[in-house]
Amino acid sequence: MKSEFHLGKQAPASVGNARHYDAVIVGAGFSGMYMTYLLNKAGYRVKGFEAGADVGGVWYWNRYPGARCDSQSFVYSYMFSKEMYRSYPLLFAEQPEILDYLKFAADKMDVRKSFQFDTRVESAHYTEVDNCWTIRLSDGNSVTATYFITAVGSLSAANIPSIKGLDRFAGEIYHTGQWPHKKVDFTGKRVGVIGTGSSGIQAIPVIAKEAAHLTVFMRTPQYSLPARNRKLDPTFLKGLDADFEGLVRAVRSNDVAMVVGTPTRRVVEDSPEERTRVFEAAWKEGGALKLVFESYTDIAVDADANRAVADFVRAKIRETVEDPAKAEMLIPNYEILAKCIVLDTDFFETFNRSNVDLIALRQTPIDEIVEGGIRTTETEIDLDVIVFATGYNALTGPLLSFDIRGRGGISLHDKWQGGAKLQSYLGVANAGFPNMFTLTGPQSPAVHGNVPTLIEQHAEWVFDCIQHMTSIGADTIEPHPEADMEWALQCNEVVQRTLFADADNWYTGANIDGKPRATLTYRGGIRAFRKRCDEVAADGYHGFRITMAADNAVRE
Ligand code: NA7
Repeated sequence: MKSEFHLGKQAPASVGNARHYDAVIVGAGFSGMYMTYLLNKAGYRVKGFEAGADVGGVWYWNRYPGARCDSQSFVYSYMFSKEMYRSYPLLFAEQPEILDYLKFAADKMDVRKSFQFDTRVESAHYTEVDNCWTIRLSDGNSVTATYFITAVGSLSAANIPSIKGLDRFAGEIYHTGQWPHKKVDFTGKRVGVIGTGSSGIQAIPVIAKEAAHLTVFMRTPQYSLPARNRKLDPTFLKGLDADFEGLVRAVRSNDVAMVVGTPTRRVVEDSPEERTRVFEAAWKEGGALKLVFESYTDIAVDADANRAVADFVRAKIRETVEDPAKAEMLIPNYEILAKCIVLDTDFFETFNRSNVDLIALRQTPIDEIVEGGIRTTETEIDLDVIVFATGYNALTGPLLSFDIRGRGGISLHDKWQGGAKLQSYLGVANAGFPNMFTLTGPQSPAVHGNVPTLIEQHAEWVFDCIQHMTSIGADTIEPHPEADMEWALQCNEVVQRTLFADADNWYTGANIDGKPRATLTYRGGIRAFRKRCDEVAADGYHGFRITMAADNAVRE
């Protein structure tokens, strides 16, 4: 980051009746808190709004049993200063520990004072005449801001599929991403879990132990790998602490922003016996890194290489699940890595319990929800509780859930044509939406690696950009439409080089009925992304159009 400046021209304290801020930030998770901290520290007047009652973002809402993070915990932290860094006792940290860390971080950065909690942003409209964003809030008030910054996360718009009869169900209904703050007691209850993504796969083994009976409703089988979560060796943690700078360098220069070895061999270069030895060692160690990221170079791009790993995992599922019919239902028949890879603790083993049943929804879809349970095309299952582990309207969903309008009143929804024509320069800015930044927005690589690392990169980049604008006395910044389009094409080109261009996953919107398919992420790696962002800034914000306050001149 560059040195600190205050806003050159003092913005008015109010516009009309609304209070005016230099920047308004939506969301108090990892990204919103850091953005707020950076701007506060430099003396900007910042206001944040958060729908939850406290900080935490996704970790505030996702309190379902078994919730934990699939990134290495010793990198799942702010790393911009050693004081902010914290490692956790377990390799994969659990939700309460992460939320505790975020509360600690909020205190340390002193950002709570800038946030109004329990408040949703309902709309954000840009007006050209005063170069200002007007933000309307759920409490009936409005504020205005020079910069409008969304820090709403990629996975915050919960997806509850519209299933006929849902409102008739007499029992309890939960969504993993909107979990109650008090413990949900499953003891003695008949529970149905719909969905087997990360959330379902984490929750299912825990719920199965408590419930009288559990029925899992699965639409698509998953490649889930054993997490083998364990306590981290204190000597290892001390080593990280002793060379904190080295850790930061390693993480920031890695494609998935974790401590990962780089593979050097292609699958065909090893004999089938040698491959099996490599895969077995990775399986024993657990996690996804060794098996899918460190073992071979070509798993994402070569169909045979991919099949070798996929077959290995399929064989493990068959070995683990005792009932061959259930095992076959649980076998995925698409490329490994086509969907977000999942880590589990005893997920497949759970289907060996006598109180757990599996319904494959592609064979026997849900007909309707009835007062006492779920009716499929084949049977009716009595339930006391339904848990929707049905994921999110990812990436675009959080931004399209409120009314954002740029120049000429055009809505973000219309610009993106609901997502079908998604174009967002570096995932952080949009042509036609001056002075608006979307931290880890659609077409950024955030969800393809350790998210806090990308959040730091994005927030620091936005901060430097605002400092630059202030230092040159500029009025507005927004990408040229061509820059938007070029970035969207790049995102698309990168995915075309993989085996996953046509895969059904939430990176393309395929998980939501009726959502237009598009390339919603950048899969070229966090290292390449960081380099590109740095080059854009070094080149005077190449691809952006900057207008000057004084003479309305334009700097390209
Ligand atoms: P995911 O990974 O999107 O998983 C959602 C699950 O719900 C998945 O199995 C879906 O099946 C299933 N689903 C979605 N809609 C339906 C309907 N209409 N009917 C039946 N089943 C449905 O969300 P998670 O919360 O588990 O994880 C989100 C991310 O958090 C994860 O990727 C990690 O990055 C962390 P599908 O596979 O779409 O057929």
